Amino acid sequence: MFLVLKEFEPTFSRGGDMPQDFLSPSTRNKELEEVGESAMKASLAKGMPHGYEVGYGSFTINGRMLGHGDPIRVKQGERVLLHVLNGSATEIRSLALPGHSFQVIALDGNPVPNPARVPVLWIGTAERISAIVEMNHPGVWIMGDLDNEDRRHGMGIVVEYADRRGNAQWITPPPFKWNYARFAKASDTAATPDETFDMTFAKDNAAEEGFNRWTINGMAYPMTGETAPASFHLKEGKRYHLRMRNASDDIHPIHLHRHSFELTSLAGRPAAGILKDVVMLGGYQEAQVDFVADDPGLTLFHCHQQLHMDFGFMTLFDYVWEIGAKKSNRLKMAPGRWLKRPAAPLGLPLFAPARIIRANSPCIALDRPLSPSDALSIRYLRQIKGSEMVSTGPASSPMIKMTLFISWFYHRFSSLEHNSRATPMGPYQDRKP
Ligand SMILES: [Cu+2]
Repeated sequence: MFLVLKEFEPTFSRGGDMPQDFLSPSTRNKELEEVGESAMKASLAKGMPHGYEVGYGSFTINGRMLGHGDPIRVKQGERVLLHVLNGSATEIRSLALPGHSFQVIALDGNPVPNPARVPVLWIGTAERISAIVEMNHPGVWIMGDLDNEDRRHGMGIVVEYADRRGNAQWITPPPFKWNYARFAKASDTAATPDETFDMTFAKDNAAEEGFNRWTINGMAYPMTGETAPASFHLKEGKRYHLRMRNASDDIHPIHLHRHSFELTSLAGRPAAGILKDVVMLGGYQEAQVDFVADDPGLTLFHCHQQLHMDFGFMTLFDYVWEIGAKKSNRLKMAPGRWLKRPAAPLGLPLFAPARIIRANSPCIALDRPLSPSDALSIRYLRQIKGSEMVSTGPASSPMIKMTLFISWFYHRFSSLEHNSRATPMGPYQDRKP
């Protein structure tokens, strides 16, 4: 049974808190807290109001408010598999069914190593949980959100056993903390990453016309519609470690497109074995995730809270392909420049331009795999100095030509899939899920 949680009638308010005391471990990082709190204090001292938050007037499961639409009809002894999707643009949700528990078997479509029984599901924006409920407590029940207001405004659905009638009952479950690591095997350890990226998330209170501006390592993704250059560069096949630090008091459902990541640390505690593509990161908390760069192309990373991503909380990863070159033959090219043929014969471009990502090591990195024409076109390489295009002239060194050709040959025959999969994708396109 598929359940989509979704709300309607949005309104803006100043401030307002998302629940997050359900998250375990609850350890906060003191340093992040000081940074975030002092920034907030400074903003309020300047007379700024709290930034806008969004709230809703009505809530639904599968498009119906609680009490409308058909109940879920069950029989005693049945095992019902629920696939729950939080389809909200901004909300974190909870779900409980009085007298029943949920055996969580998959998170974001990935089977968990240790399926475990929980009394409540907590599900961040865009997260998915698959759980089995054993129907062993006959009655007519409300399966709904723990938040009384949201449930009263529709966030629930009736579960009705055969031959049972009467008003649907709600019973608040005992307090419960949500910990992703509950579904991991304690014996699992994560593989060693090849490279680590540090990411700090911060809030500029009410900085964008009353809305909070969000930054990753001090940069807000442009809000004017253009695509920003990628901030993080990946090499296919490598394993990357993201060390995420939340210098704000808000909870963020962090999402990576086109890849699944493994949770490797939650609020300072090591974890392993849980594969997801959205993870809730609590206020002033840290989380670490690893992923293998196995799906070449431009890849968006963002907070799934719409009001956060729309106001800067996004960044791009891209894939680079490196061309080895001896230090003595190092090509004089700078990142951001284009490797291209300036004058195409008969107006026909013979090959696609490639952007130079990095040229500060004994190799250069391109944003696509090498083609044979790259090796031929080396003599057309140009360099931009200031605003002026300067030809570097024919590549005199046979060494460079040979290096490029060998690199192309190696890439062509070691990973034949490259060329067909390397098409950059628009920032909002998402193949997984
Ligand atoms: Cu966020």
